Amino acid sequence: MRPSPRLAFRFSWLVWVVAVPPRTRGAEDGYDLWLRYRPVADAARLAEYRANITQLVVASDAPTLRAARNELVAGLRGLLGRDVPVAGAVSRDGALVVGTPASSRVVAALPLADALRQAGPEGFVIRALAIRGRRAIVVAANRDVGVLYGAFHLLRLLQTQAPLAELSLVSAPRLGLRLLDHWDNVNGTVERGYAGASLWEWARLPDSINPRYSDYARANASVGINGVVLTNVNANALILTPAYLVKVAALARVFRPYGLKVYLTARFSAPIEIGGLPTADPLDSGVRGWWAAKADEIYRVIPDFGGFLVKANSEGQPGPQDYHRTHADGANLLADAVAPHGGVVMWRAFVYSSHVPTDRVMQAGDEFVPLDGAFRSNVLIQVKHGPLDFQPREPFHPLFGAMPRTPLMMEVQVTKEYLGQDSHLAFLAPLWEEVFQADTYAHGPGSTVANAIQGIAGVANVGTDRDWTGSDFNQANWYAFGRLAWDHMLSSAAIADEWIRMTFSNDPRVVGPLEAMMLASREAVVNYMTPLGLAHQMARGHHYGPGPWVTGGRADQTSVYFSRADSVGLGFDRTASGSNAVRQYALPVRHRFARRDSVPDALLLWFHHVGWSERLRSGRTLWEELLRRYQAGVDTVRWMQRTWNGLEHQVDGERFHRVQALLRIQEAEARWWRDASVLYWQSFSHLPLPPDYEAPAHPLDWYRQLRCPADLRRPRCDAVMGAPK
Ligand code: GCW
Repeated sequence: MRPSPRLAFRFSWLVWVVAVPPRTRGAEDGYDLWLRYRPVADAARLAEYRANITQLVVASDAPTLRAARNELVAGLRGLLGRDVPVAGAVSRDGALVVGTPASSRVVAALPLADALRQAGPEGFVIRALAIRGRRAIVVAANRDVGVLYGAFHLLRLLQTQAPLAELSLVSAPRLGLRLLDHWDNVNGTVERGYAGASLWEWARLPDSINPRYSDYARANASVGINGVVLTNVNANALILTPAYLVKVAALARVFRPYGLKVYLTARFSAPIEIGGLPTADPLDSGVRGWWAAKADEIYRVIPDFGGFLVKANSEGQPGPQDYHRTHADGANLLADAVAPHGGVVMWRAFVYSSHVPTDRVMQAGDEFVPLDGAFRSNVLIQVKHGPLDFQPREPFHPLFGAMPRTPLMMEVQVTKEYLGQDSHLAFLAPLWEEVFQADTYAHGPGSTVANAIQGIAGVANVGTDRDWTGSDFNQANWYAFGRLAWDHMLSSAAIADEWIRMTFSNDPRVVGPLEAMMLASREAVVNYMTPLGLAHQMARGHHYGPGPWVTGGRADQTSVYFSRADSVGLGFDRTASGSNAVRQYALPVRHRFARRDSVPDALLLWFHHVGWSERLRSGRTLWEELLRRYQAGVDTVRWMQRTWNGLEHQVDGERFHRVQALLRIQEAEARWWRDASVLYWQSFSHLPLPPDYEAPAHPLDWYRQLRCPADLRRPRCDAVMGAPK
């Protein structure tokens, strides 16, 4: 039957509406992150969701529950394409009941006691069940914040098109402290920030509250992040003055409903700088009184203030050693000040002694292990994931497992200072997963790093850029950080899968290729920057681009110090014949790293000085294997480009072109890294490049003389782009 012209007109209009891709309805500018709530594309799933969620029952209007309700209302409207009414009681099939036993009589009457016990203070229960004969889904928790986390989780299930039938889960965070550390300065700049300026508008606070603050808090709550250090560890004491504390309090007010506590960095010399005292000696009674009073003052304006983060005696920061006191003396001073209020002190183990040590990577272990047991119980030692400095790959930090009487937390960089900053696609979950799961053997097999820590801090990658993180794929690292902080047993693949579905599409033709790209990306960076256990080979200062020749200044901040390249070979001997850094690891890890036949290739040159022509496990010589790895890094980026290009019709044009352009930069810069590094190593090895090896575009001197633009936030070298390949 032919439709009547009138019907045909209606019909084509309908098709037109349905066919309009989301991008024409709102810019794909990245602002919404993974909280996009676009209509569920799969018709059967959509029907299932619509049938199973017909009303929203929230009994209380407390701020956190209001946040949960608002998120569900907005999320369901977007996902289901229609409004789900908010009701006071369960009145039909498909009720979504949300609350705590204390806030909701319906929830209190449900048989959830065991599940709620498992959920603990921050976790949640999601279950499909019957309430007075009606089909319902309940999101329950012991505390309001758990309900909020559960609401986000339920939305995530819908966003990833999970089935709702027989829904029954309990989720609780494995770590208590899940923090983002901002290296934000009070002047609005962000140290190692590649996504614009600081989000915190100090000059306008407390009167003007930027709407981004609550969107920032929502994003954090959606992945369970529960604290934020607002200020740079290279600290400014100004933040502790009354004028700034009211600004901090204003931010804390915005964040509070989202379960996000505020922390500040404490400059150790603050008693002198803003307190007018002659000393900051931690054992001085005047100093102790000053910090106690300062803590009282802070808690008066921010009653749930989390505590202090401190970088002391490192890279020029003041600290207790200025007074011949120990790190424990310093940490305990602040710990005593915040203890009456329930606050904590996170004391960083990233220390630099004033003289150049025999091996830079041993310093934290040597300084802190003897202090085990000397810290107050509200001190956590914050340890970078590896003993050097957020490199693309390092062995796990030997402090993990080595201070059994001291709570530790792990610090990672979500911002990619050493992994291509804003532009390179590098999904960091595999890096973090590798560290979490590393077995320290400190207390026998199964003593993983994850088991040795009580919290995690990620150096934030967010700023004022519209997309928050400087690129579409950098958002995945914020997301993955939160997800792993909540549950470090999640696999990188599972996290990538969720993020892609929430951010791009549930279409398997998109999910599969994107997941493959993301999972390969970190290893690609390792390969083209610092393969086989090399580290710290980047340009000085801005740390962007290769600089294996960097020398001069403080030796243990130079590339040559770490590579130990010479005519014999490459790599830092950290066995007993060298610095013996392996001694800081428990047996059998120590032996595993120390022996050439058991050290993993991925860490070979971290622990061993290897002859250029020595054979590795692969049967290839070091030289051959190096060349292969650098090339593999470049090849993987090219494969990522092809994979992405294949998605042109599956991804909206805006994001497609943005990512495509960044991958072009990444490919050129991967070649830059490969060529500069290979030529530099060749000046020691004097070995030839095989005839079929892709020839470097320029001689070594060209790379050495390359000067990047002065803008430290965008130190890209246009010259390396060359002709696209
Ligand atoms: O990786 C280095 C960075 C510094 C940083 C330091 C640290 C905040 O280059 O910018 O300072 O680590 O972690 O303290």
